[in-house]
Amino acid sequence: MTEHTAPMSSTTPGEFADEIRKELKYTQGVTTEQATSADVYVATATAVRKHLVDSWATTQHDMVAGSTKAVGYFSAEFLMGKQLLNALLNAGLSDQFYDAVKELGFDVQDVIDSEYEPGLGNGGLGRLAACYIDSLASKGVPAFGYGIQYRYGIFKQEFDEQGAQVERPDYWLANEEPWGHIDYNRSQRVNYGGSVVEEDGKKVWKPAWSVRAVPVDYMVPGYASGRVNTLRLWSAKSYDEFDLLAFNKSEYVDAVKPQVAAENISKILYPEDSTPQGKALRLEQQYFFVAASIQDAIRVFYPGEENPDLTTFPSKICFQLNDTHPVIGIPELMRVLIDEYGYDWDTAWSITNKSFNYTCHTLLPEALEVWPAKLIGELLPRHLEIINKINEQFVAELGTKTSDSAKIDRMRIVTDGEDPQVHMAYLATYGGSHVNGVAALHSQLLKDVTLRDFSDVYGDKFTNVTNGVTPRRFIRIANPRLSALITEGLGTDRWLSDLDMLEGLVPLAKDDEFVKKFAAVKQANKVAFSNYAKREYDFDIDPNTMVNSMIKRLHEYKRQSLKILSVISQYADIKSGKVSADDILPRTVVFGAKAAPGYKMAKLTIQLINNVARVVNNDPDVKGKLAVYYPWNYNIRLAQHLIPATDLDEQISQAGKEASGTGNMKFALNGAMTVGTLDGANVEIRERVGAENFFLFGMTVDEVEALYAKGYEPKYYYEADPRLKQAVDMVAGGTFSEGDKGLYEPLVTDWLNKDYFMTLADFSAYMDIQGEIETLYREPLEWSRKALLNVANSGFFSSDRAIDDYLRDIWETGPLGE
Ligand code: DL6
Repeated sequence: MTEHTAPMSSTTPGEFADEIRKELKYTQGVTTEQATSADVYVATATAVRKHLVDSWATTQHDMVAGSTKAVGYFSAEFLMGKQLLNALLNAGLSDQFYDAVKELGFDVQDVIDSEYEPGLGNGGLGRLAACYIDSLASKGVPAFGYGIQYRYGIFKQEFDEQGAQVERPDYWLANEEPWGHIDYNRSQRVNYGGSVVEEDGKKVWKPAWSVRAVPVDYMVPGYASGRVNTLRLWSAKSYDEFDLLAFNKSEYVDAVKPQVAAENISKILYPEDSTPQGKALRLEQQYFFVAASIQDAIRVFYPGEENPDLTTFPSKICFQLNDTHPVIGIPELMRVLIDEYGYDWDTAWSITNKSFNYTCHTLLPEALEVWPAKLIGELLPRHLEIINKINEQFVAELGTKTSDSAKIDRMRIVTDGEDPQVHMAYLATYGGSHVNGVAALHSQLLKDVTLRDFSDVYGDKFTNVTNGVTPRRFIRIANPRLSALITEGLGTDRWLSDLDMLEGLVPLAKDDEFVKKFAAVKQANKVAFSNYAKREYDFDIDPNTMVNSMIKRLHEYKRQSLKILSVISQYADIKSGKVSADDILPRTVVFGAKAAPGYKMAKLTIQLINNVARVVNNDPDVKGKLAVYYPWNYNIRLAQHLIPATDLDEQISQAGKEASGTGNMKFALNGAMTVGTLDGANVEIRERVGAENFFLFGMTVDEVEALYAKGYEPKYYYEADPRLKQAVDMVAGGTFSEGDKGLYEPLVTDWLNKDYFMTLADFSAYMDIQGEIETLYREPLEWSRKALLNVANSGFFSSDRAIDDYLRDIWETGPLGE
């Protein structure tokens, strides 16, 4: 007897169909007969929101009335994915939805496909934020996600005739958007520019211009918690009406200039996740959302109070800084407390220090934001004063802790010299209570390398929270077949809110019948993906081949180059007859990745992959043996289709460069085997699933460092391994550029002369492990047994567990009512 604990509304399918009909008629003004699938999607979304509204109101009420500290998750990115199925699941209306839509005479898939996916994030960091607010709500912890409602999300990726990436704007708000509620009544003023003057011995900021921050509220329904939190995304509006006089003189452009400037602030998500560009606008954006959010939190927790006692603020809410992007919040809270509420410096510092914590998501030095003090001074003059004072206090404090003046100099939040720079990671580390990395190895490297001086002096602040992903979206919704099998195996669906329960599947890995059912799920998912890829991309993917996926941002450290060089080598071997037909394991390699528009090497790698795909897929000699596909515009929807269908996942970054990765967790939880380096969370995944159930290859962090120290010479590896030489020579010789030897020259030159991320050094090990992979794959039952053990032992990688870690070690709070 299976126990079901998933939320289940008492609304019948017929009643839900009536609710959808009513929304069609009274909200959208169409009859069911006139309605399109897109109309039905909007009506369903509106109807399901109404089911959640009472819990939303109660959660907000209880949060303010109760004594449980809330969490404010500050993030410049929330990559939410589509909302409909998640909202239906958490409202207990999933089954009713399918029946209701059928009753109304529509195709369920068409209705689901009508939802436009918002792309308000670049990748891992933004998706993590979305998983965390899901888990916070599912645990019943009061929380706000605070961010920006960008009008244009991450660009839409297309490929041109030459296989090169083309970026198109993603004006997602031009589509029906039934989830966000625009609340003009709770707008906040955000100021910029101007100067600071002294009035009655007090510093007074006289800003030059202001923007109206308008909140757009999204419900964040918890799974089986009865709680609904809020994701509050700010949209920038102008306070200035357009200039009617100028307009009447036909000076149309001038007439709307101030409006355009103000609204530009929330216009576009930066398509960068490693090097900040367009610095001024980016800083404007960062300040925009944190300033509005801090004012908002004070309004929410001290309603109607003119002189609130803000010494209690840290017991009401704590703010998590998701990377350095929101760190300007630290001087902002200081400013608010001192200038607006009259607190002295020390009291303000104590409140601020307790209110903030910082998560670092990188090991790449260039991704730790550093702002020119001059720029901050122009945009936020009062904040620069405060930052300088924090820096003075910090340097003085350091003087009491160490006599190492060189170290003190290295640690300065504001550098000395003619063009001082502000280190936001340092400000966050000093200004908040805790700093965490996002995987055990990453947190260790932060302490040992990236923030070593800080961990020497402020060791107590440093901790680790290994990332996690939500099993609701990434198993239950993305992989309903596996979800049903897990529930069958465990006899309950409680695992969806307690993922450690997956361990109960371990004994079933010995049961051949269960393993066969597991293999059948994977096969059905591969067929489903093949159909999806045909429908969406016109790809002909053979579901009877091994599906081998590499989906993530395109970055040199992630080493898509390593994968494509190995594919080229395999292609050459098949084509030349070096491997006999019997020894070839048919494989479909699928890439998904966007490159930052200004990142030339990454974009050239995309072009190379596309052209390898073109050559390989059109070569009759390798037909049925090797195929390469690169679906464009990789997004969450594609991930949700591809991950459940994948046999082999690639996590092949250079050791010591990937902070964590979260795709690796999603794949393991969906029964893919991983080929990977000892990097990021791979280390912990391997520990948990067992070394014998993970394909490890490549250099370790220490070996990488030793090789850098010795002097890395990529040509040595090129000469030493004929497989590598052949692959590189084919790229250089024009095999994938119709004879043009110049096209990939920058890539080839880099590989042979620099290869900072040591792709060439790891190539042989990567090729060698392919033999092991293929041997196991030829034993389908054994492969599936190991893949099942990956699922069974990956419960740790639930975002619910990660949130438990944050609650216990950092936020010191818990569910409402506890
Ligand atoms: O923590 C989420 C995610 C990690 O899984 C990835 O390993 C890491 O690269 C990513 N970091 C970023 C920010 N990069 N910068 N700055 O996206 O965070």
